[in-house]
Amino acid sequence: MTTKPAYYLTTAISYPNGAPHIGHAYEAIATDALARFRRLDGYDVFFLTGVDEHGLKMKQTAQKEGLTPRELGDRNTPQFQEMCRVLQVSNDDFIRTTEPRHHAAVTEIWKRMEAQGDIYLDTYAGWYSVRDEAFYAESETEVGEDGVRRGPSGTPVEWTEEQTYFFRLSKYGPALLKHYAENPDFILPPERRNEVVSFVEGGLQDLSISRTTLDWGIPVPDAPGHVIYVWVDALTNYLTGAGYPDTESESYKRYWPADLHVIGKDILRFHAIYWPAFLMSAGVPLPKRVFAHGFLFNRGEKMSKSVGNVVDPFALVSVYGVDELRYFLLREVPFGQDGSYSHEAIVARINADLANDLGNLAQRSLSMIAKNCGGALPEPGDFTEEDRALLDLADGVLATVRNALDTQAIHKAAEAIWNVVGEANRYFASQEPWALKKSDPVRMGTVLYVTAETVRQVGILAQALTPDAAGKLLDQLAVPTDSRDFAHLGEAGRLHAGTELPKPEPVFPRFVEQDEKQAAQ
Ligand code: ME8
Repeated sequence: MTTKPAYYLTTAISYPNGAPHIGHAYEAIATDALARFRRLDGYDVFFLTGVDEHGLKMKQTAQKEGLTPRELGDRNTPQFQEMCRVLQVSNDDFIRTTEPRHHAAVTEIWKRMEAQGDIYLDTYAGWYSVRDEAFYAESETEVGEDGVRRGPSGTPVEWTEEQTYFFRLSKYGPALLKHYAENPDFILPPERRNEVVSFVEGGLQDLSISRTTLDWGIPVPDAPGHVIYVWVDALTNYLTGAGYPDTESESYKRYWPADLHVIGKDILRFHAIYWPAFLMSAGVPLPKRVFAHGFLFNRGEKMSKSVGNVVDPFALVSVYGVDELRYFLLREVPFGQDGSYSHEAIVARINADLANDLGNLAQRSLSMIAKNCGGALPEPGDFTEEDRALLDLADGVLATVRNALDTQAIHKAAEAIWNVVGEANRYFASQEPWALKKSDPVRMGTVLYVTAETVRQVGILAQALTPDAAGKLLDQLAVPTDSRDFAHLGEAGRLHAGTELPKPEPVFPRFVEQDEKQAAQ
């Protein structure tokens, strides 16, 4: 049994009605960075992602493609799994809502809500968006110039009238408002919390939670002809992942309630209103936080010629590289806000921050060690004020990173780490170790040692953002694999003088345009 504190975090589960797109990739990468930071910081992390296979949207897409919904899920799910692999997403489990374990969890939560007296049969008549799998009040819809009625997210709605089961959502308004007030960080970022609070303050309607016009879903217990509404089904995946309904299982006791649900801003209502209300009804403790990230848009500018489809994460990885794409998205887009990407912006980040600032610093200092110090880490002499200032900065950055990550500000964590890289470059340039080779080789050794030690700390921290390249950087510094967590930051893991280093290899190549490459050949 581990003594590490548990940390359970999740992404939304994607609809596998098509191939994964950049929005799915972004969410997976960001959640992965958060998972890796926690693991490196000594937590016992459980990271869940997966796919949402039921519902009308899956059924309709399958019909269009001449498949059953199960066949559609079976065909597309491996692409989501492959996306996680390609993006270096370190999920511990991958859930499909068609799995028997999930069937059991959804059935149980339904029965508990029913036993609480929160489920009743009535007739539903109202607007439904298949794309959002959401019911909207008439006041939330609008008829556009094209005569099509649309919901608040801009997706078409259709009139639906059928006998369904309802959940007494209206009853939970006061309890939800109390929960938001007592747990001000339950919903982040704060502007999103305010939206939710105003919506709930406006009064909640009971929610239709079953369908009879659809046969693709989990059956309502003891009610032939009814299947459970896809959002009751989908949200429950977070419980299934922890081992529910076996509330005595080790995993449930260890990981529930979840620490963090990372989702996009379009599905906040489901996560911040419906989900906690279902859980309150079922007597299950609430997750600690729901973080809504923004949307990613292509700026509409030219992408590299080889990125045929700019929303295809596989194409983006093959053109820019996985660490490069991850770094760009995590550093460039303030987490929680909308962001845009373009070829120019990605290349600028790769070449400035990765190739120039970190890559060159590592390459230049390590090549000097290889050439002038017999390939072994030099023995440092007495530290000057400048040496100490840089080491102190590197030693202190973990506090800033932790602080940023307390509110999932991944971009601030990345900025703090790269601030150390910037200072290390200024230090290296001002100390001119190359000029000390003849005049003061001991001082040269000290400067190279301090630079290498700073790169070590950056490498350890950067593992959460750019896992492959950071790992290679640490290999170049001969940092043992069991000494790469945050417990080895600062004094605790200082490089040892005399350690033999492998031949330095560039870790972050510059991005060279296809036409420049051809011209150079
Ligand atoms: O909503 N930029 O699935 P989904 C950033 N099955 N994020 C984006 C995005 C974009 N352009 N487009 C989508 C569903 N997302 C449900 C979730 S959870 C119990 C059920 C995000 O495949 C979106 O906000 O439509 C969501 O968090 C995730 O991708 C999956 O979206």
